[in-house]
Amino acid sequence: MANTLGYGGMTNHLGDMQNSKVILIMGANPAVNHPVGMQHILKGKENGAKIISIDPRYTKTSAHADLFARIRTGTDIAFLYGMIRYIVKNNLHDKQYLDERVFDWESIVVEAEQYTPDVVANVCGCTAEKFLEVVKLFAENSPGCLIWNQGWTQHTIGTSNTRLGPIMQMFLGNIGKVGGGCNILRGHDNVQGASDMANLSDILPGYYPINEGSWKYYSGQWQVDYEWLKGRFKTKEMMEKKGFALSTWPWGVIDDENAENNAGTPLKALICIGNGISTITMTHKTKEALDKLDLVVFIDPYVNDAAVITDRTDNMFLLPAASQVESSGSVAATNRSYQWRSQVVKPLYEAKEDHDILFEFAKRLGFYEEFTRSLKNGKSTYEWPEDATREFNRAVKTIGLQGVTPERMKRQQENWALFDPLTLRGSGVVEGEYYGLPWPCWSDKHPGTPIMYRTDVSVMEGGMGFRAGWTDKGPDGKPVVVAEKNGQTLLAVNEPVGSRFKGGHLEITADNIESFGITLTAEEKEKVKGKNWKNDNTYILVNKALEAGLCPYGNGKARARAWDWADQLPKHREPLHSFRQDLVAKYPTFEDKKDHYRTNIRYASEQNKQNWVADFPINVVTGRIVEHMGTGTETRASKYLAELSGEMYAHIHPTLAKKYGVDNGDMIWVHGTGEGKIKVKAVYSYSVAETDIFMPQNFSGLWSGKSLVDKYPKGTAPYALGENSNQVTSYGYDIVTACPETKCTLVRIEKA
Ligand SMILES: Nc1nc2c(c(=O)[nH]1)N[C@H]1C(S)=C(S)[C@@H](COP(=O)(O)OP(=O)(O)OC[C@H]3O[C@@H](n4cnc5c(=O)[nH]c(N)nc54)[C@H](O)[C@@H]3O)O[C@H]1N2
Ligand SMILES: Nc1nc2c(c(=O)[nH]1)N[C@H]1C(S)=C(S)[C@@H](COP(=O)(O)OP(=O)(O)OC[C@H]3O[C@@H](n4cnc5c(=O)[nH]c(N)nc54)[C@H](O)[C@@H]3O)O[C@H]1N2
Ligand SMILES: [Mo]
Repeated sequence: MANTLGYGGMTNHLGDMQNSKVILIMGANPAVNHPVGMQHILKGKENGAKIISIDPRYTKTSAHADLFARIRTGTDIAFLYGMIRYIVKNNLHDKQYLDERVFDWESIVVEAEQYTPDVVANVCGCTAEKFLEVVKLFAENSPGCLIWNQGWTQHTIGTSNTRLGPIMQMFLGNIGKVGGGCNILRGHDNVQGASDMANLSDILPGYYPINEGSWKYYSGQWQVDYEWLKGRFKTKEMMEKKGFALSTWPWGVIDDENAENNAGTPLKALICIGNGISTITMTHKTKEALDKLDLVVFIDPYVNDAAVITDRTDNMFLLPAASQVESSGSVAATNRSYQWRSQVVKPLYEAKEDHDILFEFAKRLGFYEEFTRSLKNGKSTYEWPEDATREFNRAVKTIGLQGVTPERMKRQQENWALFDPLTLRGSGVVEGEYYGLPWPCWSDKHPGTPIMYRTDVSVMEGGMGFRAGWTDKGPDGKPVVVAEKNGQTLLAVNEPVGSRFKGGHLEITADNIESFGITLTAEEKEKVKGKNWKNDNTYILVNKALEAGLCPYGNGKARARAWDWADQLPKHREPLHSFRQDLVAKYPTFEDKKDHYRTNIRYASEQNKQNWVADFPINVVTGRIVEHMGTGTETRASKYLAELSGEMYAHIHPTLAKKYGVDNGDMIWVHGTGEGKIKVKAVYSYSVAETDIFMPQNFSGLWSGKSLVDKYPKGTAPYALGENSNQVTSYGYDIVTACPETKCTLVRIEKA
């Protein structure tokens, strides 16, 4: 959701899916990966909602669906454009909604024109009839909700998928509606909180961009001198530059040419905290990088999977981290809800909570005082975790975390029973609050926002238009916020009910606030001079806007055209290793991209290097199984789960298997387009297409036929080991986020 409508997260919430009339699940398998969330989908079905599953595989979710369509991996954009074309041709689109709330939707209609049902059928590999069944069922029922997850993001064009999905929903007027929305089911526990707090290399907490203004704002928030902060970086330029991504860092170690993107030096040391890292594509490259680094540190409750893959024998440390039940504090769920969590037991043995390990680093590196100053916030000491929460309440204004206070979260924790799961509304002592205070929660009087972008409720009840903060290059080349583009307004035409100002407006600043009929006293004016809603520490601007029924971030249009992106309109582009070589000329990938998260990334040169499908004739899909999580480091260490699912495999269609003389249960070698190969059991399945194999991502511990069990410290090896699918996933990264392309690649197989 990050790019079309605002920042990341579900627009609606799980319980709200019970209010849908139709649920389109595309690139997600919640029956396996979100079994609790799936209960809401099934309740929706009991209430009469139609369920549609679009997947390259017939999944456990597909089995619950009223309609299933199989498509080739990486072709969702063609499918979505085909849907939009049909919707407009049959006058099923919500023209008023589009006119009022979407910038340049007309260009989407023009782009969609080429995607006739026959073109969709050809590109996606489904029949035109099946495609038409899907679009009719979805467009003729309202409200409809759209669900996606990694089936959409792990592609070179992943961000285009995640833009076109919401755009399609806006054509149906489904965003900002009960039972509608885009419900992106997130991955790990608190992954939403991790991205809100900027465990990413291209933003500061709350999605503030890494520019001078934000660093100055944060130096104020952290109560440290900006010059001191700048001094922690080699140069100011590096301070304002995106870091490596999880997917690109190995290239920063092993490819000398990337040193130029990293202040002239290859990466020398790695600290890995709470990530498996052998789960990114091309594991042999991760191994090569781990072998070459000067220093490697893992902070993990288990022996991190990557520690076993490397051949290094020195300068590698395993620091025992406490698990989640040994720690406490706020966590954010997939629907932007924050919840308080209490410590169940104190950390066992030598384990320490993650933050304590980081504090120990800060002490030894000499900046503990600066690191904890804003936690103390003028007091002699700090209270953990409450003061960490208070710090982000003060600092993270962009997504409205002001009202998500420890006191409110704890009160909610004690009163779970008083919330309605369908609306999240509280009663009794939590009357006037939504469960989890889903952001934006603009103040400690605000109830939170269970459904984003609603204009049929007031701002103080969680209403809002779209964010009005689009920027364009100003005269000096720096981005400036603009109110129009190409002669069209970027401001909405309607407004949330109860707004004192009619129509759209830019974000609230000290300079423009009075133009909305809001008056400030001379003293207030002095206090907010030069400020805007997201850097005003007095909160005067936000609170005055709320009183007048205005959303602090403005009331703008969502943009269908992203004028500053590689593809201004989402475009279908064939994967780097395409199963359909014949379509590559018509739908080529991007030009190679230099310095993409500090790495020079190949696109066209990789796609055109050879006719990949001639040598690697099988399309491979990877994904998850219900018994295991991520690398499986934790779950494969459970005897019970290892018993239920103890072996790595590849699902293969019997027709494809027979071509290779492979019987059900035979071992096969799978060779990737890179250097990797794995030996896995072939399991006959009709869930995959005749062209594809499917492999789970949750195994590791075997390396091209060889066991790594001897590399574990005594007594720490998991019960179940298996080959890692990422030994054979290919080179390829999303053009915006650098998310690796695990969902769309080619392999060759042979009987072992
Ligand atoms: N049991 C269990 N649950 C988990 C996890 C786990 O490891 N185990 N991991 C968690 C994490 S971190 C995450 S991010 C989520 C992921 O949740 P999901 O995204 O649901 O997980 P996947 O199984 O990776 O992929 C979903 C589906 O996308 C399909 N797919 C692949 N390529 C395409 C495509 O191009 N188009 C379409 N339409 N579909 C495609 C796959 O066949 C698969 O059925 O799950 C979370 N939940
Ligand atoms: N082929 C293929 N590859 C994929 C995917 C795919 O679909 N196909 N999906 C991708 C996705 S979406 C994801 S999210 C990744 C999975 O991503 P990873 O993050 O690599 O996998 P996990 O096993 O979840 O890793 C979590 C690690 O953190 C440790 N840990 C658990 N709790 C704590 C804690 O409280 N503190 C600390 N310090 N450590 C802790 C665990 O022991 C484990 O080692 O895989 C990606 N890779
Ligand atoms: Mo994930």
